[in-house]
Amino acid sequence: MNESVIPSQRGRRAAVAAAGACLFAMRYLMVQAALSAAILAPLSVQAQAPAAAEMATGEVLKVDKAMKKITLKHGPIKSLDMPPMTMVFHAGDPAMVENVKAGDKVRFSASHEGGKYTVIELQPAK
Ligand SMILES: [Cu+2]
Repeated sequence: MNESVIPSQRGRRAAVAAAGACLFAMRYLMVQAALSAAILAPLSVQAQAPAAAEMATGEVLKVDKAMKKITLKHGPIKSLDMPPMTMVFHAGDPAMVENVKAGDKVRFSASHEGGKYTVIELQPAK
C-alpha cells in the first residue's frame, strides 16, 4: 500500500479502523468461506470452460431428412442438465440431416426452447 496518504484516504482509514472490531469477527467467517471456495474451485473452473469443451457426445441412431430430425443416443448434456439418454432433436440447420447418418459418432450442442430440443452445432467425433 502507498504510504503517502492524502487527507481523504486518512479519513477513510479511520473509519476502517473503527469498524475493525466488527471486521475481526467477520474475518473468521470469511476465512471459512474462502476455504469452502478453495475446495469448490476446481468445479467452478470446469463450469466456466469454453463452449467447445461443453459439447456433448452422442451416436446418431436415426436421421429423418423429411422432418429435419435427428435421433441421438447422447451422453450427459451439461448445459441442459440432462443425463444420458436416447431422444429426438430438431436439426438447427437443415444441412445437418444431410451430413450425418445412423451410426455416426458426433459431438454436439443443443438448446431447449419453445418446448423443443434443437441441435445447434453438430460435428463428427474425433
Ligand atoms: Cu436427452
